[in-house]
Amino acid sequence: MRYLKLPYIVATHGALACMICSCQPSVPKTTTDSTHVTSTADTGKKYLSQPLVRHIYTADPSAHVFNGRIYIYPSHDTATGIPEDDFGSHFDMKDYHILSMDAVGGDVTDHGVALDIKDIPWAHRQLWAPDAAFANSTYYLYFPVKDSLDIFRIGVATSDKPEGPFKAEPKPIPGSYSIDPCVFRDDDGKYYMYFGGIWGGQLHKWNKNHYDSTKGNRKADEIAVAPRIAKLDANMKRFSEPVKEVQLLDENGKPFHEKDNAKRFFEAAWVHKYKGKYYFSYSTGDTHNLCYATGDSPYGPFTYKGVILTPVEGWTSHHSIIEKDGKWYLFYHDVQLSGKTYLRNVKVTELHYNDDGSIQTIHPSI
Ligand code: FUB
Repeated sequence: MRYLKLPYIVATHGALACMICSCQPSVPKTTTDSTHVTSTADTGKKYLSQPLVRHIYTADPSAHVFNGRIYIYPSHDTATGIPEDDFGSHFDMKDYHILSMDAVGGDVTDHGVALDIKDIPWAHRQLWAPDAAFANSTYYLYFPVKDSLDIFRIGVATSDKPEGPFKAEPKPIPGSYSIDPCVFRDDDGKYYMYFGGIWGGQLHKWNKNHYDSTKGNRKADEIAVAPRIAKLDANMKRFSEPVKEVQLLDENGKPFHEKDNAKRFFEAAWVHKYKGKYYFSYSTGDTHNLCYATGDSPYGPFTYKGVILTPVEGWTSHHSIIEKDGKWYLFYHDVQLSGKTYLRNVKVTELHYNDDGSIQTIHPSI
């Protein structure tokens, strides 16, 4: 991941941006925001949706329905003064807050700190995009964080409540690496973790599950880096098989090259199932699209189908897709509140399928 430029940010955030650039915005813990089209007074820009909360900055929303309620597991962005660099060091997050709501459009509750980096024995810095799962009467929070060698690994923490607090395992998941875990439960009750992210997410440094610190980003004519998958074992804290690559193919059944950066995988994997098909969605990073590909097995191969979300305001794009009460929703983020790459806010909007199972492209501003 690289995060220096903000090509999609409007320059005029005026007084609001100045007020909130180094501290958290102050709004109550439970807020109501809507998903309908709104024009904001601060920028004059029209957004498809409004931030779900405004009292903290949140990003990378992994949403799930647990006990009939929507729980959102986001990153918690803060300004810690770390300068921006090509490795995303300014995404210097230190804890997670979990959000929940009865239904889209309802009040959003911030449940407070669910896990703090200081309570993860092996963690060094940068708590990035998490995900969650429920099994064995337990809620599992999966999170990427750099270890003492500055290598991203994926950890797991448990709780008896979806909102935490969570207790971290003493070590990362053996064999895990890179960022952006997404844990998918298939209809047969098996759980799979998808993960990986290139550039700052270090995935390009991993070949056949071995780390090579000297490996740089792929060149334009090289085959693009593949996301990874591993089945979880019954206790949900280890992989039950070696990590494999997920094949992502273009419309002609060929793998993407790095130069196909408007479509190739960058980070932010999410998997859901619709009418028996597996939908693998992801961010294209430096071209800022959220795309999807479909397949007939959780392992893929997945064939590229199109764009779910066109570029948002901000550098990163990250999402999740859930069904609630017969409607489908896309959770995503942008930087509407701050105008800063590393101070993001989560949003939600309805997602629609066409009769052939394709997803209608969403435009985040109108
Ligand atoms: O929030 C830090 C990183 O930014 C995430 O892990 C990526 O997916 C990107 O959204």
